[in-house]
Formats: sequence, C-alpha cells, structure tokens
Amino acid sequence: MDSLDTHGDHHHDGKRVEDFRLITGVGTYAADWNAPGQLYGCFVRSDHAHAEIIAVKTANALAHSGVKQVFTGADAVAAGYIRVAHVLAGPGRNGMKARALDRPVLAHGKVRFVGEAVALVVADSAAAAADAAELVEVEYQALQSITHPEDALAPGALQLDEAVPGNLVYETEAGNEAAVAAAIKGAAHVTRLRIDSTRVTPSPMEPRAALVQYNPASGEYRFNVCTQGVTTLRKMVSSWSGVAEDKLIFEARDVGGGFGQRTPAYPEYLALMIAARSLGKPVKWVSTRVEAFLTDNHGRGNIAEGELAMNSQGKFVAFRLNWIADMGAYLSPGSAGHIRNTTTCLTGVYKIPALYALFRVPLTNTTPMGSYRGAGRPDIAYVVERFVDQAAVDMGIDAAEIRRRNFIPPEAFPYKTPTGSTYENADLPGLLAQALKLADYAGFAARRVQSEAAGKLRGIGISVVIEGSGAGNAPTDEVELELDASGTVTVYTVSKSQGHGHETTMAMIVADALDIPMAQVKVVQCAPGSKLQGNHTGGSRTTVGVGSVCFLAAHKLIEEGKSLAALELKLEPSQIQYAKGEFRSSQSPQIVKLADLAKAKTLKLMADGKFGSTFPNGCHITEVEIDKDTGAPQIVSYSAVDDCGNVINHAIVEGQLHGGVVQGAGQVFGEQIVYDRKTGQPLAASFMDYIMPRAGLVRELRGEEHPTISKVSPLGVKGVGESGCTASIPSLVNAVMDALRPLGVKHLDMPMTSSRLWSAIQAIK
Ligand code: MCN
Repeated sequence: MDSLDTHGDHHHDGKRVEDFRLITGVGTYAADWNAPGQLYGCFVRSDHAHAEIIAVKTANALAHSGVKQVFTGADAVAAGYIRVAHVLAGPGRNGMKARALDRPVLAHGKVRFVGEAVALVVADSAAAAADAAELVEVEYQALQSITHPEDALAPGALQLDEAVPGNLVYETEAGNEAAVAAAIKGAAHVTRLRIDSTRVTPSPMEPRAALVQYNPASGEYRFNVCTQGVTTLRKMVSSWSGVAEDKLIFEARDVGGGFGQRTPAYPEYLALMIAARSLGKPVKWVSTRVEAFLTDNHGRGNIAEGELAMNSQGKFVAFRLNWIADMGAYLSPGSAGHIRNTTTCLTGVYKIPALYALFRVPLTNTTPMGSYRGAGRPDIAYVVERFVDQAAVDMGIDAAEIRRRNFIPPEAFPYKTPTGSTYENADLPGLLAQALKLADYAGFAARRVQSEAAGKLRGIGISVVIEGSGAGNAPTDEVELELDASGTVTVYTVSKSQGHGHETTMAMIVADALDIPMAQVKVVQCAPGSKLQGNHTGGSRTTVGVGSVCFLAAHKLIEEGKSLAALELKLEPSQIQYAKGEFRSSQSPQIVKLADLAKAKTLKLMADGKFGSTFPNGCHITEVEIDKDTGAPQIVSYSAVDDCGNVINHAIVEGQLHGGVVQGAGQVFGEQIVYDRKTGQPLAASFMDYIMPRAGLVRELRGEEHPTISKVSPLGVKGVGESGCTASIPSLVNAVMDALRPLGVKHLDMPMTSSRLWSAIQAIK
C-alpha cells in the first residue's frame, strides 16, 4: 500500500495501465484503509420520512460490550456542524434566495427523510457497533410526509417547514417569458407534453467508506474516502465543519465508480470527525448497500411540462418549460447542475428564437439530490428530444427531417443561445447523416414488417444532443511535473479517476508531448497534503481542463530543459532542439538527456490553465422490439455517432460511451427510486427491487466518431464522460414510443418495464 508506483513496463499501445492492478484485486479502495487502534462506526438511521425526535436513549447501547461512545444530534449541534454548503447561491426569480434548511450531520429535533443519520455508535469492532446501534432507542412523533415533488408544490399542501413557505425552496427562471408567450400565440401548432426524468441512484460498485483520524498536536484531520478529487470535497467539509481547509488532509487511491455521487461531502464524514476527535482514535465506517440507496445523493428527479411551438413548416418558434427540480429534504452540496446545465442547453441542438423556463425546487421528505452523470444535461436533452419527436408526429414530418429543418447550421457556430450560453462548434447535419447511414434508417420499414410477423412491435428512435463540458468552479487547474534522475516524469493532479483511465490518458498526453515512452510517465492523483488547486473530476472536464494543463506542463519542461541544456553545452537556449527525450544542438556533438537535467536534484515545475466550455454532441439511433404478449422490450439495434473533438485514447472513449449508454438504458428500462406517496417509505432500497442494467441489455453498440475540433484547449478535445448517458435516454424512449404509437399510445414515462409496456398495450386493447 505504500508505493504509488502503478506502472509496469508499458508501451504506448493505448491499453489502460491501471487495469492490471484493478482486475487482479490489488487496488486500494476506501474500505481497504486501516489505521492502528482504529474504532468502527455504525449509524442509527431514521425509519420515518418525517418525524419529531422526542428522545434518543443511548444507555443500553453504551452498556454493550466494546462500545466507546454514542454521538447524537446534540453533539453535532454543539460542534456547530449544521450548515451544509449548497450551490444554489445565485439570486433566483425576483431576487429570491434559496431557503436552505440547516442540516446537522446527525439529525437534531426532526428527521426529514428515511435513512437520515440520527446517531453514531462507535465501538472496537464493526460487529459490536452494529449490534449496539440496534439498542439505541429513538422516540419519534411521526408527522405526515410529502415525497412527491408535485404534491409538495400543490396549493394548500402541508407545510413541511415554516422557513419554507409553500414548500418552495428556490425559484428561478431563464429566457424571455413575454417573447415566448407572444410566439406561442401566433404559432401554427403547439406540441404539449409532461415528462418525468425519473429519480434514480447512481449505484457505483464501491459503497462509500471513510476512515477519519485526528491529530491533536497539529489539529489536522486525515481522511481516506471515495472521492472524485480532493479540492471540492475539502472545501465542502471545511465550510460544513468550520475547520480550516489546510487542516483537512485527504488521501485516496482507487475509486470504484463515482458518477457525480462521490464529489460532495456527506454528513457521515463529519460525524466521524466529531467521533475521532472526541475519542482520540481513528474511526472507520463502511456503508452497506441499503445505506447507499437511502443516503448517497440521488440523481435526476426532474419533471418538465411545457410547449414547443412551430410555424406551418415545422420550424420551431418558441419553447416554454415549467420545470420542477426535486432536491429532496436538504440542499446537498451537489445541487446546482440540475438548473445550470439545463439552462445551458435549453435549446438543445436547435435554433429556437424564443425560450423560457421556470425552475422550482420543492422541499420533500426524500434523500437529497446531487449530480448524476450529466447533472441536468441528460434531463434537458431527454425533454427537448421527446418534444421534437412528438412535434414531428403532430406535424406529420419525418423524425430526421424535422431535426434537419431546425438544426443550428454549422456556419452559425460559435452559436450564442437565447439563454446566453455559447456552443463552440458542431456539424449537426453531418452527424445526423452519418448516424442515419450507420443505422440504416432507410431500411427500418422493412425491419418493422419482419418484427410484426414475429409478433413484435418495432420502433426506431433518434436523439441529437449537445452538452457543455470542460468548465469548472476552481479558478484554475494546476498540475505539477517532477523529473527524476531516472528520467521518469511524475505528473501530480488533484482530479481523480473513478474508473475513467486517467492514469493512462494523462500519461499519454505527457508522453506524446515529450515524445518519450509512456513507461517513463507516472500519474499520481490526489497526493495527500498536496497544495495544488483545481477542479475535481466531473462535468466531463478532466481531459479539456487537466489534460490540457498536462500538455502545457510537458512543454514547459521542454522549455526549461532547453535553458538547462544550453548552460551545460555553453550555448543559447535558442540553439537547442528537443526530440525524443534528448536535447541537441548543431553547434555541439554533446547530447543532454531528460534524465541528465535531474542528475543533481529532482526537477519540479508547475503549470496551470483554464479553458472554459466546449460542447460534445452526438446522434444516437436505436431500435427496440416489444413483445406484444408480455410487454418485454429489447434493444435490437444501437448506433452512435459522437463528436468529442480530438480523441486521446479511442478504446477509453469507446468504453466511456458504452458505460454511459448502458447507464442511460438502465434508467430507461428499469431503474427508479420510488417512494410510497402516503407513508414516505422508499420502496426500492436494494438490487432486488431496483433494476440495474444487466449484461444483455445493450447487446451490440455500433459507434463512430464525427469530430469537430475544439479550439478551447490546446488538445482540441471535448469531453465524453457523460455523452453516452445524455444521448441514450431520449433515443431509447423515442424508439419505445415509436413502437407503441401505432397502437395509439402518445407518451409513457420511464422506466419502460415489461409490466408498464404490457399495461399500456392492454389499456389500448
Ligand atoms: N477522453 C479521451 N479523448 C477525449 C475525451 C476523453 O481520450 N476527447 C478520455 C479521457 O482522457 C478520460 C475519459 O475519456 O480518460 C473521460 O474523460 P472526460 O470526458 O474528460 O471526462 P472526465 O474524465 O472528467 O470524467 C467525468 C465523467 C463524468 S462527469 C461522470 S459522472 C462519469 C464519467 O466521466 N463517471 C464515471 N465516466 C465514468 N466512468 C467510470 N468508469 N466511472 C465513473 O464514475
């Protein structure tokens, strides 16, 4: 565990250098960390969706053998750990400020969702802590709950908190309401839909875990946690706890999936800080899968209702949305994307002159909401592409043709949308044409006839999507390079791979820039105590942001190397050339190797940069078959054409797309977090009742690239990490609707389970 050296003798063959470690079981995940003398924590969690806490009786638990202490909400309040940093900071509609409830890291006074931590039992073994947790008696006064966002905002709804009138936490708007109203009035046709972008949970393979140690001499807390990058997490823990950032040291090696869910601070980490400090011992907690369902931030959970207006030629003239973004019982630190990223791409890939969206965030008794792969990008793409498909049907225009008619034309890029974002570049007609060919769109009618003969309903679905990638909250991304006497270049970053292969791609960027074998480049992410600034991994930004700085750092090394080699050769830097790890000059027979620069001491340098947003886009065309008798759906064709600019590693990009597509397909066909509307109880809290995508769901994926090169960064890249998810959801739902349309079904919400499809078919019969 002590060596960070993860590279064997690899060459630049595009293979992922981290895989040998990961698939042979020698990775180090959060639960693999241990410290001498550590204690174990187990959380007591609310089984009520909404209740007053009358008393928390800890005597029996404290008397259990091995138990060291039981911490409750009173301890959290005494520590002052009550104010979580959320990111709905900007003024909303009419200057409204978000009405964020305080969130003690252990519930105090009230519980507001099932699973909320009420007490932390710490014992000398995990088993003793778990046993004793059952002995903590929490006396509740049950209160009526609201778990459906539309129930929360309904007139006359029960008030969940007096600080949140109308259960309205936040309201904001984008676009021009009057222009949209006028355009809708004069439109030849208006398509109306209500679309549910369902609440799901990201479900990384690795459950959360944390080991927290406190050093009374320095006042430092040391954390081993799953993380997508330390800088954001450190800031959030600092603002929630009031402990200065430089007293918070994070260390992580391998992370078994993040999908946005591993970015923010969670109350458990802060409760462990209280325990570690109070007991003077390291305290470790490993989440169960049920805890993950109940307490890891959920994703999506948006309901959009609105109108897309057209002229008689099927040209879009206005788009209006009434958007409800359910963010649960508390605003989590990962709360902003659902509104920001939705606004950024409100117009989709289309030229729609008038746009307006009203966003409302209700207070509900549900698990807080965070960013999930796309964070609003898949939601708005889904909504826009469902509207466009329905508009095509309403107008009797082919689904590809209506898109072609309304695309932002290539010559209009960079394109400033009516909601103020600037799309960098894209070739939408070319993208669509390539995808139509790849999918054999023209041959669909014949395939439908064949399916019909076999008792199957067949449908085809198109999505053309665009999304922002590359931006970040940190003022800059910093990367450090270290060159040692062996000629090895070590790259330090504060972003963090959770399975993306950054150890490979960042090393490829540096090795390519330096023109040296990849085996000579080593990537270290989130080194403990690192003072580097920068963004965490998220928003498909790491290649654009951090990758570009890796590139700049390598070139800085070449420039510094030229100066040092010039000294050595007693020449001017301008007389030195660099190639393949060697500095030479026509004025001298002597060669200075990279390794020679670090003979006396390790050479260190830092580079930084900020590049802004670039917009990956893609067209996915899918076909599904639905068994008429059972309702069972099957994806029978999947074609994806994507533009992520220059590609660093084709295999990794393909893997990212596959993963994203399957994750989207999971939401379309099975995954959904459901709460009982009366009791507030979650009805899916294990993989028995939450349907994850199985291997057979996406059997084949034909993918092609259609790059337009980004000028935002020196690498010409656009992000790709979220693209598959964003494009697959609308494409697959459009295919299902196309299959059902001949029966007269207009719209169904996800998940498209066999039973839902069967019921829809029966209802028509
Ligand atoms: N890449 C490339 N060429 C490009 C773009 C990307 O070779 N033009 C490579 C990258 O170098 C990187 C990977 O593809 O190895 C993804 O890069 P990028 O699009 O920059 O996205 P990030 O690295 O910032 O990853 C974030 C993104 C997000 S937001 C989620 S959520 C997500 C995702 O990536 N979570 C993932 N992919 C995931 N993949 C895995 N295995 N696990 C997760 O938790």
